[in-house]
This record gives sequence, C-alpha cells and structure tokens, in this order.
Amino acid sequence: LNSFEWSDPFRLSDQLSEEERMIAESARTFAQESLQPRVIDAYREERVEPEIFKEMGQMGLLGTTIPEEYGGLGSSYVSYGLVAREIERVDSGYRSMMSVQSSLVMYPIYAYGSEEQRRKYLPGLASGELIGCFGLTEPDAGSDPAAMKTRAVRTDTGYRLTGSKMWISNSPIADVFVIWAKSEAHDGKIRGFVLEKGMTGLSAPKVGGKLSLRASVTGEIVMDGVEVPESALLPNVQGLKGPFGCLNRARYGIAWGVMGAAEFCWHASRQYGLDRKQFNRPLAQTQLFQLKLANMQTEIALGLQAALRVGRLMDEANAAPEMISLIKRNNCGKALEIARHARDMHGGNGISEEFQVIRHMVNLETVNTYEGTHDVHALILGRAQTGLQAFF
Ligand code: TGC
Ligand code: FAD
Repeated sequence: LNSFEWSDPFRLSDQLSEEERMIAESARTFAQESLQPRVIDAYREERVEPEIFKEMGQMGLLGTTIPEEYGGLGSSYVSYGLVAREIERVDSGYRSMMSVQSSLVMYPIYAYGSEEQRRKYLPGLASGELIGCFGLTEPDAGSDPAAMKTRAVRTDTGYRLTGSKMWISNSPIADVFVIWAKSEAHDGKIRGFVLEKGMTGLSAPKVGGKLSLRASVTGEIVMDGVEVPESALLPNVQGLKGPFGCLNRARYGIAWGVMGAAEFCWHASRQYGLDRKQFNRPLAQTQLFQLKLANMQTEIALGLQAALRVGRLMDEANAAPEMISLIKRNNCGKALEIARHARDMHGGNGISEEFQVIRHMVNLETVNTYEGTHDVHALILGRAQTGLQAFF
C-alpha cells in the first residue's frame, strides 16, 4: 500500500509544477528566515516595517502574476497562492501587505492602466521601492461599495477628488493610492484613479487601537479636493467590475493564505499535544485531542485542494467569481475555527504571544471580514443558486 504523509494528505506537492514548487520553497525560506523572527515584537508593538516591501520585492514576491517586462515574476495564479500560504503561515498582516500590493494595486494598474501608467508605477511596486494601497471602503460604504460618496469632478486639466476612505491597508505608508470614486464626468460611474503621496489635500492618518492584524498598518484616506491630471484616470475600466476584478484576485489569494495560518495552528497543536503530558500521558493520546487534529487535517487538506482547483481554472482564465466566493468564505471560516481550537488545545499557554496561536486567531477575525464578509459571500452564493438577490 502507498504511504500516507500526515502533513500533506492528498500530496498537494505532487500536483505542482517544478517552478511552482521552487517559488513556494523560496517564499517559505524567506518567510521563516526574515519574517518569523520579527513578528512577535512587531505585533506586540503594533510596528509596521516598510522595509519588508523591499525585502519581498528582492525575493520576487510582489506581482507574482504580472509579466516580467513590468518587473513582475510572470508566474501562475497557483504560484501566487503558494506565496500567500507561506507568508500567512507567519502572519496574516504580512500576507495582507503582499496581497494589497500585488492584487489590488499592481493588478489594476496592469489590467486597466495605460502603457504610460504601467511603466511609471509597476517596476517600483514590484521591487517594493513604492508601496501601494487600494481605497474602496468608506465609513458608510463597506459591504455595499456602490453606496460610496467619494466624487471626482472634471477640472480644466483633469479631475478633483473629494471624499474619505476607511480601513485601508498600507495607506499611512503608501506612495501610490488606487482610489475608486464616482465620476461626474462619466455619468456618475465608478472610475479608478492613481494618486500619489504628497498631493495637496491628500492625507492618510493611521487607524489606531487595532487588536487584530497589528503587524500591518491600516489607515484612512482623506481627499480634500485633490487635483489630479487626466493621466491619473485608469482608462480601461468603469463600474464596480473594476474594483471587483481586483478583489477576485485578492480573495483567491486569501483562500490560500488562511490555509497557511491554519496549518501553523494545526502543526503547533499537534506538537504541543505530543510534548505535554497530563494524567500521565501525552495530550495527543486522548480521543478528544485526536478528533480535533483529524478535523484540522481534513479541513485544511480539502481547503487546499479547492484553492488549487480554482487556481488552475484562473490560470486557464476559466474561473467564475462565485468559485472564489466559495473558497474565500469557507477557507476563512475553517481557518478561524481551527485557530480557535488551537488556542484552546494549548491551554493557558494558548493565550501567550510566545505560542503564536492567539495572534493567528485574532488576525483571522479580520480576514474573515475583509474582502467581503463571511455572510456577504454566502449571499453571493445564495443569489447564484436561487436567482434571488437578498442584499437589499
Ligand atoms: P452587483 O450588482 O452584484 O455587481 C455590480 C457590477 O459588478 C460586476 N461584478 C463583478 N465583476 C467581476 N468580478 C466580481 N466578483 C463581480 N461581482 C460583481 C457585476 O457584473 C456588475 O457589472 P455591470 O457591468 O453589470 O455593472 O453589485 P452589488 O452592488 O449588488 O454588489 C453586492 C455585493 C455585496 C456582492 C458586493 O458589493 C460585495 O462583494 N461587497 C463586499 C465588498 C468588499 O469585498 N469590499 C472589499 C474592500 S477591499 C479590502 O477589503 C481589502 S483588504 C486586503 C488586505 O489587506 O489583504
Ligand atoms: P458592514 O458592511 O457594516 O458589515 C457589518 C456586518 O453586517 C457584517 O457581519 C456583515 O456580514 C453584515 N452585513 C452587511 N450587509 C448585510 C446584508 N445585506 N445582509 C446580511 N448581513 C449583512 N477596504 C479597502 O477598500 N481597502 C483595504 O485595503 C482594506 N483593508 C482592510 C483592513 C482591515 C484590517 C479591515 C478590518 C478592513 C479592511 N477593509 C479594506 C475594509 C473591509 O473590506 C470592510 O471592513 C468589509 O468589506 C466590511 O465592511 P464594514 O466593515 O463596513 O462592515
């Protein structure tokens, strides 16, 4: 009979190409050697380290799917997912920094931008010399981005933007701001604009008091009549499908990323159960502990297979957004449940930063909410199977 590898039940590794395996391996080495040693302090001190972008850039981890001529890696969506999994194995905040830069800033500039915009921004974003952010959510428009109030009006030389964005990853340290606004010059349709740090009227104060995702900085974006030239408009998309096209990619990456966080929690729980004895035997020798480990193994193995399947379809340009909703929702929900169990299985140590499971647990609360909440993705799937819209 063939052997069973407990940590890779369906032999995911055998289903990858040589290139994908190499990219995953180098992302893993980088994450473990460069990110893991600093994360506990960075999280406690809520300290963002902007140099991480340059380090990721040097490793080729920014813009995995963007063609090489613009500084990207020109690799597959499966590779992008594998990178997200390795980075989030360390911390969801670090994965957030990477996925915003790759899927929410580089992708729209590549897919919707002019050749001039591509050449101006993509190489710097790929190397991490430039840091990007993506402004869709507003104080009164979260799950319902169509309700956004940010407006762009025509000026003699371009547009004037007024409004505010809320809960924006990277904004306080960003150089490049991809902003979605209703443009009066385009019949009120949603359009994308690329703003730059230092523009008059543009500020990005930090959101303080976050008890989740503390290693990644989050801010507002305040636009008080920011004047931009015509060349700041992303010319090749209009309507909500612009931001949603980016979200499809970021949500897909999250479905892989959270499996990395869940794997960390699973492996830590297994090791803890082997090491710790109560009632004269290892905790791992109790039925309840083994049941929980079996549940973790099962959900992670299924979640990774599903992410791989959708990744292969994305690489064939044949994936549907609903597939992405299904894996984003389910993998986030399962990862959160796994992290909560891991916290419990570590007993008192489970609340200590040293064992790291509570950090993953608290981070995953954010990941379950951003990029479309768990319930919003249920409504997307409900609409797809009933034909009935239940949002409003
Ligand atoms: P709806 O009527 O469904 O659609 C409006 C237009 O958009 C098109 N569309 C899509 N296109 C591509 N991909 C998708 N996934 C698409 N979904 C919709 C659709 O075809 C239509 O196009 P057209 O040409 O007919 O106009 O729009 P709705 O207003 O009813 O939307 C409802 C809902 C709830 C599904 C949607 O608004 C939603 O997904 N809300 C969640 C919002 C969200 O995900 N926000 C994320 C903000 S960014 C973020 O969180 C980054 S955190 C990153 C990090 O730090 O890692
Ligand atoms: P709400 O939409 O107010 O939802 C509150 C609750 O109501 C949720 O449980 C939701 O599921 C539920 N709900 C909403 N509508 C319905 C309905 N119709 N039926 C049933 N239940 C409903 N946004 C960006 O644009 N860019 C970023 O970089 C970014 N980064 C983020 C980083 C962090 C740390 C966080 C926390 C958020 C970030 N976001 C970002 C915003 C994020 O996408 C939103 O928080 C998310 O979409 C939910 O919006 P909301 O917070 O306004 O919650």
